[in-house]
Amino acid sequence: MPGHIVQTAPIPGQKPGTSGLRKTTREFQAPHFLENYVQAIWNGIGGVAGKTLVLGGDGRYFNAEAAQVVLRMAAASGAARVIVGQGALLSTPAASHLIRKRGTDGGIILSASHNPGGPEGDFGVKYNGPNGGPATEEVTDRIFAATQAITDYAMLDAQDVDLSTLGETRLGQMVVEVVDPVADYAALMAEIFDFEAIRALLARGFRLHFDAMHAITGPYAKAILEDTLGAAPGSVVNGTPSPDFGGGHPDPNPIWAKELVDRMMGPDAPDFGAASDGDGDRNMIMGRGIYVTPSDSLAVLAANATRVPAYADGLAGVARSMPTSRALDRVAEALSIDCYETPTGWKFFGNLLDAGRATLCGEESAGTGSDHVREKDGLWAVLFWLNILADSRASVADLMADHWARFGRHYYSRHDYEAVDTAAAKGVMDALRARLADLPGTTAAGRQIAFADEFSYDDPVDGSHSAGQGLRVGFTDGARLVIRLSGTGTVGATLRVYLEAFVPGPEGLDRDPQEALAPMIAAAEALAEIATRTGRTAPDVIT
Ligand code: VG1
Ligand code: CO
Repeated sequence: MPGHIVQTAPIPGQKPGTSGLRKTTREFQAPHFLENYVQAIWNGIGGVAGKTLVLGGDGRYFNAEAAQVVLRMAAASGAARVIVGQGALLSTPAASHLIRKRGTDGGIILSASHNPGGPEGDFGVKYNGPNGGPATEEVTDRIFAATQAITDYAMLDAQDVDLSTLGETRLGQMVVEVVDPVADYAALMAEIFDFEAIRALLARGFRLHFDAMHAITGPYAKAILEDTLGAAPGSVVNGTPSPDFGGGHPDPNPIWAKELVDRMMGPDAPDFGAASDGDGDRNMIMGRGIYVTPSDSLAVLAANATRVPAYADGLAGVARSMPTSRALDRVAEALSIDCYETPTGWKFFGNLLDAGRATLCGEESAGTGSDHVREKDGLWAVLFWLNILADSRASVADLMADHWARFGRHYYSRHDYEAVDTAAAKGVMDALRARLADLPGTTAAGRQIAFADEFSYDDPVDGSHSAGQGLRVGFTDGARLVIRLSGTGTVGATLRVYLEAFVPGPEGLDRDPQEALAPMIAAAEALAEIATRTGRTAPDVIT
């Protein structure tokens, strides 16, 4: 092998979080940091000799350089073939699809998702398995163990591969196959949805506005929404991926996608608005004058799934992460299908999807997906909505009003406290955890507590157990409060407070969520003492 072995030593802090290893770009650029982690992935999955992998990223700063390192290291360790998106680009759902379609042994996704990019931003590396989904906890643990035991890594001595030209080349003995990052994904979407119906909707003058937030979905959205479905040119904005996402924060929520919100709430708003995140797996849905919470969006998709050709026969079951609102549960009940509750992070849906127990899955953090891939999928969710709107001929606002009238409304909001002192954040969790057993039967901010526990999950498919997945307090009127620490942040700790209150209707379905949730906000403060313990009197981000 025209390569060499580099002596190294374990680097602290290489524990993968909710979605792969995510660190500041500077940390990733430090000597051996990326190489150690990539070698630990190879070691954790039993080597890559003879294997075929998919490789791509969201185009953020350091994406191109990191892709070359991964290629040289795959070649040095004997991989047979790496299928790379042109320009080292692939959205997360497109990478998942490619792994499945080509039957590869897995793939590497270079992304820190919704975290900002650039030399002062964040970078990330994620390994997905042969099913196309994020590595399970078991595999993740093995990779982490490998980061702690590493002594050396193998590196091929070679120049950069040209990733700008489609086709096959060789790097040492390994084949590098450069593919169009959009084509296979676009073909999959055409198989799932009624493109004719969506085309007809757009031809009727329905106006849509998709904000790609200078991230990876730009080329996908332009190809599918504008070129294939006939949305007016310019319907996709901020559609050219940039290494620092135009200096923005590619997180599709009302704070970071404010430009879109202003447009949709303003005069002359289009009929439908949407945005996606850095790596294209999240979605934000808006109608004229209305923001649809991700939890509600998931419930609406489930309730209307049979309008979409791929789901016309109905859903096998549905799943949501624990903090996601229980709006989905009500739909599942009406449909007489199972609704699974999993820990935060897409890796927990994989087994349910593989086993055919769930067809649709979702998270409150703007992630929705189905068994078509093993990741959440931003553009898929947008097309799902367009398919529903085309078929129902209703507006987003009317659809939501009908949904709430039928199922009741789960008012929902998440309050994030970012870059909190790590010890203080841990103090909040420890203090509340210590009180959990005594809470049932007592009241907080005038509401009676029905249950309080720390969520843990037993995977119904492989029996694996995941503990410590968030503290939850349920109230007798159906309201709920959840608190957990983020596993994707890179500075200090991020405390997430999830607030939910249920109104059965017909009265009170049309309130402002923050106002409707005011008693829950007070209850959260009373129970978790966030202000006292962290010195923070207001959240940094409200979604
Ligand atoms: C967050 C979200 C979680 C999501 C994860 C990855 O994790 O809460 O629902 O799966 O990000 O999303 P955490 O641990 O920070 O709460 V993405 O778009 O980064 O791949
Ligand atoms: Co993402």
